[in-house]
Formats: sequence, structure tokens, C-alpha cells
Amino acid sequence: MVIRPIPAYKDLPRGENDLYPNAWGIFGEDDQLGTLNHLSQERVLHALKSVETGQVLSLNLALDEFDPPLIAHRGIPHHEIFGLNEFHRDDRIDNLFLQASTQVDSLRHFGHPDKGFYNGFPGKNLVVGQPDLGIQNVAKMGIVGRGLLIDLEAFFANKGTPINFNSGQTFSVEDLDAALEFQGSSVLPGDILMIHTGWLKAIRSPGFKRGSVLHSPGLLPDESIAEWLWNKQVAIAASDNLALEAWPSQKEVLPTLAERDRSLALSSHTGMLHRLLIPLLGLTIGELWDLSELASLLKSRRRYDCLVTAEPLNIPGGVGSPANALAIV
Ligand code: UVW
Repeated sequence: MVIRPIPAYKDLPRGENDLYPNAWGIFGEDDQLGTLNHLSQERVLHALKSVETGQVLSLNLALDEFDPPLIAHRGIPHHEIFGLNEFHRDDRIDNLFLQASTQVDSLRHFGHPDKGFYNGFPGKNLVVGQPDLGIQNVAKMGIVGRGLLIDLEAFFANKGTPINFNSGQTFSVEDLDAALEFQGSSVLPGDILMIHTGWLKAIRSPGFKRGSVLHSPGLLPDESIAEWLWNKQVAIAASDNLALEAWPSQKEVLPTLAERDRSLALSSHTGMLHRLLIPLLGLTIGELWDLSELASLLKSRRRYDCLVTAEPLNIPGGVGSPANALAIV
């Protein structure tokens, strides 16, 4: 049973020793969808009002877009085509990393070192052959709703302080609010929020030189961002950058007790906002969404809402999936 009204972030449950609140139980004791529960039938109907021309834009990059890969361990897919006879073709892809290109991450992607995985699902069960918190849950419902694009690239360019694409520049709640005001938009409960930084277009443009360490501007890794996304009742937060939040992560922010007492070693995930959003709040995340064409179109339309659909692959127990996302304007 969903607890209604949905409590504000400050009123979410928090154990005596917890550094952060969590949304466990808010959408039901056994819930595996988290904030995707905000995508109601009524909101799908309402999202249709955002469609004016019927123009459809794909928000997906090719599966093999990045060679070398953006994240070293997420290698290049190997595509093989074969035929059983001269007039037949089948194919297969090996070495497909489901989060190497435009993606949706399931709630099994990250746990919090102090609390574990969303809604208390034991981490030991998050393996192949066990479906808990897998992407199949998202595939079965499908993501359909009102998309709202926040055009941070346009906002900062207009201010005369363009985003530095070769940096881990961070965007605060104040930046998000100011960008929304600039474009005359408001976030509605159940929105599919799309944060356009321009990073993806920039790094794919000829002549862009990636530094030896990959940098990506993105959301500030701070509890204020988690609180903002939760209180706005965003259903899914997607972006055109590497990790929704700024990258690389900063070790000194968003402390965990486990790292503080050294029962967990510091890692590349130390300080990541992911740890608050996915396991504690149950927020589904989209990354590397190709938003540049959509951003241009919405800017010329002076209206930043649209209908969005995304249908991850139905992979039982999948951690992530290509997003298969569309915007209908
Ligand atoms: C990073 O590892 C940077 O993010 P994700 O695993 O969500 O792609």
C-alpha cells in the first residue's frame, strides 16, 4: 500500500543512527518500483496534453557509440551476423555492457553502504537468476509520462557563464530552480525529468579532447538535491551526462558510517549521490540520454514539456538496460 500523501523528505523514516532518511515502505513493504509509482494512468493521460505536433525524437545513442568506452570496464560490443543459408541472416551481440550507452538503471544498481539496497532487499540475492529489483520490473510497466527538460546549457550560456564540459562542474538546487524560472517551467509530480547539460553533444563533437580522467558536469552530490527530487515527486531523473551527478565523485562529501569507520574501503563510488537516490529513495536514473535535438526543438517551441516513453529490455534481474527512450512533441 502506498502511503498518501507522500511524505516530504524531512518527514521520511530515518533510523536512530542513520545519516540520511529513506523512502522504504512508502510505496509498499514489497515495492520494487520506487518513484516510478508516481507514473499513474491519470498522469499518462495528462502527458498527452504536452503533444502538439506529433514529432517523435529518439533519445538513444548507438549501443557501440563509445570506442574507447567512457567507463573502462564497460567494453565494446561484438556484433556477429551469420546466415543459415545464402538468403538468411541472424545476429548476436557479445560483450554487451547494458550501461555503456543511453541507459536506464534499475534499483539494484546501487546500495547504500550503511543501509543496503532499496526497501531492504538483501544484496546477496541481487545476482543472476534472482529477479529482485531487476530492470524487468521497469520493462513490465514501461516508462510513460510527461517529460520535462531543464535546459542547463541554455541557462548558463544566457548568463554568460557557459558550462565547462571538461570539468566536474556541479549544479545546485538554486541552479535548477533558476533554470526552471528562466525557461518558465515547473516540475509536476510524476514528471520524467531530463537534465540537458550539452555534455554529450560536446564530447562527441570532432576535436573534443577528453582529459586522461573523464570529467562530466552534473548534479551537485548533496542531500539538498535528493530532497529536491523527492519533494518534486520526480518519477525518473535522466540526463545527457555520464552519471546524472557530476563526475568524478568527491571523496569528502555524502559521508557514510561504513567508510568513516573504515569497515568499507573508499572507492570510486565514495561521495556519489547515486547512493542516496537509488537505494534510499528508490529513484530510477537515466544516463547518457541524447537530449540535444530535443533541447533545440523545445527551445524554439518555448515550451519544455513533451510526452516521453522508455522501454528497457525485459531482462530478469538486469541491473540496467538501453533506455529505448522517445520524446513525442
Ligand atoms: C558511473 O559509474 C559514473 O555511473 P553509472 O554506474 O551509474 O553509469
